[in-house]
Amino acid sequence: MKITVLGCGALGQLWLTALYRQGHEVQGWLRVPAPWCSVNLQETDGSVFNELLTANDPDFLASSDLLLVTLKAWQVSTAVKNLAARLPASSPILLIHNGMGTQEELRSLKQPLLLGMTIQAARRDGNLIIHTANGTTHIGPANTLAQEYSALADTLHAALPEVAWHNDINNASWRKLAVNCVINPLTALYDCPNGQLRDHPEEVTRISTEVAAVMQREGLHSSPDDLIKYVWQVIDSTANNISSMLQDVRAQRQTEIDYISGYLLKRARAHGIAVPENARLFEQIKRKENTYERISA
Ligand code: KPL
Repeated sequence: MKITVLGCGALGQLWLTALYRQGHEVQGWLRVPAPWCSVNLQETDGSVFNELLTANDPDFLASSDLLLVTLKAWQVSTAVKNLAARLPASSPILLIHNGMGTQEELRSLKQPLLLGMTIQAARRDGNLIIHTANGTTHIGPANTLAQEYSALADTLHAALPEVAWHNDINNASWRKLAVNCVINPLTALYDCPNGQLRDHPEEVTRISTEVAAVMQREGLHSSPDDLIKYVWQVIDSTANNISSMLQDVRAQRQTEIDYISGYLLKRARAHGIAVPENARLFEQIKRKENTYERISA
């Protein structure tokens, strides 16, 4: 396949490497245009992949079979709307990011739109991206045009396993949202790896219980106990990870809080449910982001 990857950060480089190694024709797309993007990735087995790949070639984009978007949630809509007119109307767009809400922002797209969420983990160390943990990527249709794309999961699975297809992606999206509502703000506030949340079991329970209540009103069958169990499973399987939100806070970058706890608050409000724990975390992360400006002003 011919694939353009929009966003060449840690997750983008992970996919560029995996797809290139699998024999696909790939290019990166950088927000600040450049003819090349440098991919420098250390795999989980310690081997390093280092290549200069084509970037921002409009002809390549116009003949791409897939646009894979690995930007942060708050960057997605503007960037995708800018590129969509130059991508064939029949080529699917797959968004892989934390949080929810971009699907609503991209309702007017002509292309098939798919959503993905992943537990693959990578972090930047200077110029090197380190692939720290493997995990499942769940993908599925986000508009009616994308319902027939289950074969895409097989193609992506061959490059970077595991990739699972869901005819209805809503449940997987919400379960990942629950994980991110708990792990991301808490680790950013306690400045700790995911596994250290074992020291805060009551908070994990309270936050997950609020998310489960909203999920039930969204029509999803998720008991608080099931959800709490799932959140603990992810905490255990990613115990050594530095969450993406903590990485953002440490680097003084905008976080994805608006699309994580912010999205939950919006849906809770729509259902008339109080979610005080999640509201507190949202406020605390917003306050943290505001201190960046004071530090750099
Ligand atoms: O998605 C993640 C993130 O860091 O953004 C988790 C699953 C919490 C892994 O760290």
